[in-house]
Amino acid sequence: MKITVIGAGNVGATTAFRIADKKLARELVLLDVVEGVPQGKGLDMYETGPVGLFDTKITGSNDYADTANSDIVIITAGLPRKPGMTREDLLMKNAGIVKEVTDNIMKHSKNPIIIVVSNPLDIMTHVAWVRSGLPKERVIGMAGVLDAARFRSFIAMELGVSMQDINACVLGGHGDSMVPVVKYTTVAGIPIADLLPAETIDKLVERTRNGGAEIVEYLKQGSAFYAPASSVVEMVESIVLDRKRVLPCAVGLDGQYGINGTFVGVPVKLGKNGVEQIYEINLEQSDLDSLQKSARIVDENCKMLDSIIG
Ligand code: TXD
Repeated sequence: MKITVIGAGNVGATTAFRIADKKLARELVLLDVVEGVPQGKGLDMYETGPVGLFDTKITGSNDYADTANSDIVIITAGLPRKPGMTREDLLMKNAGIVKEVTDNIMKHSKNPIIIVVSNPLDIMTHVAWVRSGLPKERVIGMAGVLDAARFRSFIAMELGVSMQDINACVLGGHGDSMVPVVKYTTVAGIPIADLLPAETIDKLVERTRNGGAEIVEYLKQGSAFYAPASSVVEMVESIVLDRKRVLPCAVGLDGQYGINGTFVGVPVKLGKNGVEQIYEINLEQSDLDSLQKSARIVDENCKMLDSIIG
């Protein structure tokens, strides 16, 4: 497997490092527009090999020719919101970046699986899909795995039990329109509603929704990256090892949940071909309404980008 990570910032570099550490790639390329940063971080990671016990060939680069014939490409490139910038300005800027990145990837790799991480996630996944010309199964957004990991962590904290026994279902868009589905969230198969009072569950759901903002508030500069990078790697591992994990990912729907053509988070089976199945689960009407609302918001934003993405 050859894996390329675009963007050598916090999420990109941490993702690359975990991929090497878990021996998921024979060849790993870390690419950024900033000169020196991918080279420096890439070499530092490569020098971990003798003590970290991996033999991955790691290249840091500013040149897309080095990404040639990648099996998986992870896009983490983007700009953070700057003072005075509206959400819409950021959307336009990052759409331009993801468009440029995707066009460059496709010049050098014929049929990669693309995992998008850049925000706003669902919309950037749509941009990458449109520009790549790849089938929907090969363009996947990472958000649900992270949102579910946060929900699972908070439930574990509340109950004082192992995180491993907690399964959480979080659908919808990444951000305000996220849909944590309490009905399918369990501890060793026991619905959380049987273990926690409704007010506590509501608080944990709210904390999950604000999970990203909570970290930003602590860090002051930049946003979360350890859990986001680990969430990407969980998806990468399922693809590389063809594990067929069932994970919540942002994928392009074709009528499932009454949603057509929009990228939004739902449970899917991830294997060597990318998205191998989309599961349409039975939702309470209120959760279905929230999911469809989430998709409408993504749709409206994508329409604004028509002039940029062509
Ligand atoms: O759940 C999720 N999907 C997310 C998404 C969780 C965490 C972070 N999320 C988003 O990922 C975040 O809002 C950003 O849009 C991306 C990357 O976050 P990160 O924390 O890694 O941002 P950094 O550290 O600023 O890194 C971004 C890098 C930086 O090194 C830039 O130089 C580079 O992107 N960049 C580019 N690389 C290649 N090509 C172009 N055009 C480019 N522009 C910027």
